[in-house]
Amino acid sequence: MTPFLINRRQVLASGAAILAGGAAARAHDGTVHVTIDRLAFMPAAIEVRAGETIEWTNRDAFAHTATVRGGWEVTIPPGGTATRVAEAGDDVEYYCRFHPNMKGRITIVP
Ligand SMILES: [Cu+2]
Repeated sequence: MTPFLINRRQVLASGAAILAGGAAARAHDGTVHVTIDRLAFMPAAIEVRAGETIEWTNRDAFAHTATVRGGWEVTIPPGGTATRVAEAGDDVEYYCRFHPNMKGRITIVP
């Protein structure tokens, strides 16, 4: 059983995994990748520096959004990708406007 599979299972197990801990994903080459698959952001929690890019890849057959209440919104088309360059104020929780049970967390790190 690989660590990857354990992490994936934890993420799929519950939205509470966002808060339950575990290492948040970090950027590689300036981009943090989040996959959307079967109505879930994976990983749900990411750490990013201001100026780095967050890229969502949507494997579902319908659109999703990354929406911050009272803030920004990114729409990720079915089978497509969307990006946002993280800003210092992006220490946020986000959700999908179409499927509010889909939740993610961005932590800005120095
Ligand atoms: Cu959605």
